[in-house]
Amino acid sequence: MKLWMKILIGMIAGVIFGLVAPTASLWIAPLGTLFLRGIKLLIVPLIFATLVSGMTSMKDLRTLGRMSLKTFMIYILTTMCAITIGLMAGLIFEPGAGMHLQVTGVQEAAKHQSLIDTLLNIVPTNPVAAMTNGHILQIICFAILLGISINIAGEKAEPVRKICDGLAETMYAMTNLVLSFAPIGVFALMAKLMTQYGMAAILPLLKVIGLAYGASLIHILLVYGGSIAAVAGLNPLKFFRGILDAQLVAFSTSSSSGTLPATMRCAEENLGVSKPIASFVLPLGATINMDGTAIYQGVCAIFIAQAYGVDLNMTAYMTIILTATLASIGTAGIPGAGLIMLSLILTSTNIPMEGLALIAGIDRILDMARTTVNISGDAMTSLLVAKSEKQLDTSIYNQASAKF
Ligand code: DAS
Repeated sequence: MKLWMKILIGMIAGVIFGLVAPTASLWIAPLGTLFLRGIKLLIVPLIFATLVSGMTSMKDLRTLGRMSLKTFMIYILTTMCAITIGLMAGLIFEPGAGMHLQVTGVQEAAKHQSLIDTLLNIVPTNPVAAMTNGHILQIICFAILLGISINIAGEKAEPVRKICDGLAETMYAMTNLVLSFAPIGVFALMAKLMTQYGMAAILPLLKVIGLAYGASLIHILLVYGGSIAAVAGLNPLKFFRGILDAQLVAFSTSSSSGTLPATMRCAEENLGVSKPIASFVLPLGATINMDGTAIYQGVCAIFIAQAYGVDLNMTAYMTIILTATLASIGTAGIPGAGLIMLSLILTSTNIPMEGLALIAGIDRILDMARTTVNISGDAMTSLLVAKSEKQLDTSIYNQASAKF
């Protein structure tokens, strides 16, 4: 049985157990705390290693200068649009309003600092201290600079690059190890939640799913469709028909990396993107471009903050946008990676980690949508870059259709 099915069963069983055996639910509560500690344990080494490894995979930044710059800029801009759409959806429709959940773990009060200080604070004065203190934005900043510096240092830094690549693979393995405990952890967390709040905690989850899917659709139509029409001057409907095969693979596998072969085939055979552009932009995108994940983090961060009554100010929103945009570089193209990154966003803005339990049970349903957006953004970027580099066969594009 697939892990996501076990987690969903764990969630449903936890809801029932919490309703029928409230006392026993409080006895098993430590299992949920253990699971959350396991997720927290992953954050620093995972984001550091995957970010450095993700940045060093762009070793062609210098040789393919113009194309790399275009690709990287489109990735960053569309991801910032995505996280903003996600935040707006959460703020407008308030999925977590009225839940009044109580934080049981120790929660530091959100340190209110000016926007300038927040931006200046991103650059760590001591990267080791940033890691020991779990200062997420500082870790992200150091990892990105380290990755770029490894590329600049070239051959001499090869051992460092190899260690970071190895650590990234190791952290993916450890992530799977921790996530294998998720069904029990979610069972205990949901059981405890139900003893405290009953069904009132469940209904808003349906709203979160609706919001995440709605915001994803808006992003695909407005940002991708709009960019293709306005920037490339092409008919967006051809694009949506041309990538449908890859979208269906992404929706069913929840893995950008697993969908990469389908995305490349659609881009080359259905959209007319040249092989050099497709083979540079798409593998890079499957590694560092996660617009769907950014939308999911915006919606869920707001949902959990509202559910626990945490007031967020403009600095907190900016921190979420920055962290989600930069963290999306480190999100792996594998099922469930976004849930780990969500804990990163919660940590960076002091939103209660307990809220992960609310999301974990429906995460797979959300993952299907966010992965579909992720690969759609990759394909759209390859189309824009190919068009601007005059490496798009428009005769193929104009006949685009999904080849089922
Ligand atoms: N499932 C990931 C992907 O493959 C995205 C995520 O988990 O957020 O893109």
